[in-house]
Amino acid sequence: MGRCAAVQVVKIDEEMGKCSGQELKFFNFINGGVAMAGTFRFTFGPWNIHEGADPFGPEVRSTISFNDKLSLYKELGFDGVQFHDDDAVPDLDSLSRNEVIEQAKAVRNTLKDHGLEAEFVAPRLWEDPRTIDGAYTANDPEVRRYARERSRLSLDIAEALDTDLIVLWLAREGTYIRESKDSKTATDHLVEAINGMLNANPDIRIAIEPKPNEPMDHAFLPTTGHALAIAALTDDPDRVGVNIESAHAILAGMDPSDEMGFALAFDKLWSVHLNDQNGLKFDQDKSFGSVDLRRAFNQVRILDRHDYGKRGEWVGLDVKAMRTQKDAVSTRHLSNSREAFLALLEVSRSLDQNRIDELIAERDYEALDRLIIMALLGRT
Ligand code: GLO
Ligand code: MG
Repeated sequence: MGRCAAVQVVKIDEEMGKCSGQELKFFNFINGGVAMAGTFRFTFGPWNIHEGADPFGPEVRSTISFNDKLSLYKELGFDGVQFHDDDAVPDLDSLSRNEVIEQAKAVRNTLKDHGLEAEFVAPRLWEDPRTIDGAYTANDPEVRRYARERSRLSLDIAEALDTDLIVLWLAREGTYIRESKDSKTATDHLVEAINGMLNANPDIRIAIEPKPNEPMDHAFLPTTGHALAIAALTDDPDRVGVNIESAHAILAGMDPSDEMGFALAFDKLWSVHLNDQNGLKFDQDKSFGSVDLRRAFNQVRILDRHDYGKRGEWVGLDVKAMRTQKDAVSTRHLSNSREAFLALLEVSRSLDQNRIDELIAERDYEALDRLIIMALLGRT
């Protein structure tokens, strides 16, 4: 520990290479958070700045153009952008493949001008009138063909944007009534669609974003376990992982940090969508930590303990502003969520791990409980 504490700033890289993981944590801590903040890089998608419409009422805020949104990223503390295919290339269904690629390249240049990077591209397969009852798992083979072709365009867009990551949120891959689709056949169709992408581009990786319901009643890939299991059925399991969203895990009755730990054990946690959720209701996408601070703390802790981000993984947020927010403060949910993450990171790194280990060895979980609660309350 002493050697690391004495590292000269000019030799940080060289010396840090010699430190153990535990020493590095300590090093980060004593450096007042400077190194810590550098460890995690944050992203969100342009849909996270929005007009506030909900199923029961119209928009309540004015539209901010895509380019104006890009100008906000850095000041909010974000370095990367998550894309739907048509966030990058609007109306892509009406364009030729070359036109799609050219437009995506122009977006990459705009990103560079803003000092931003693309994290992933997600094919938006849930808004087209053809995909009302599913895209990859539609009963109509023509619809399935459309979905697979559109997904291949997402690969081109990803390549043009300099990212190798595709996120699959399988919005309409499920049923409203059990008898409408055969779940074995649907699973085969999902594998076929994923294989189509893997085989079309040997460099891309696919992160499935599981969700148990909404918009469908029952989704075919509701949990991390389902996503990792279907990965094993594909032609290249090593290139299929997960993007875990906190709210989706909660809706599935799971603890998000345990879902993350499970995926980390498989080396499959390639993105996260941090947010919060008040119990079993519609998908709320609330600001990170706004409902259950301890649940948020445990997500930060599992990510930090296992060096999430060391291979370039981003900390993604998928949060929505409350409908009440006025235009001038309609991005607070993003900066607040990032701030909450960094504050919880500080709490986690400040904990006395030796004391925690002792309490675990003594099985004194009441004392451990108190230690965590007091740390979260800032009363250590
Ligand atoms: C909705 C999902 C959605 C996806 C996004 C990226 O429940 O969380 O926001 O994350 O479309 O594919
Ligand atoms: Mg999401």
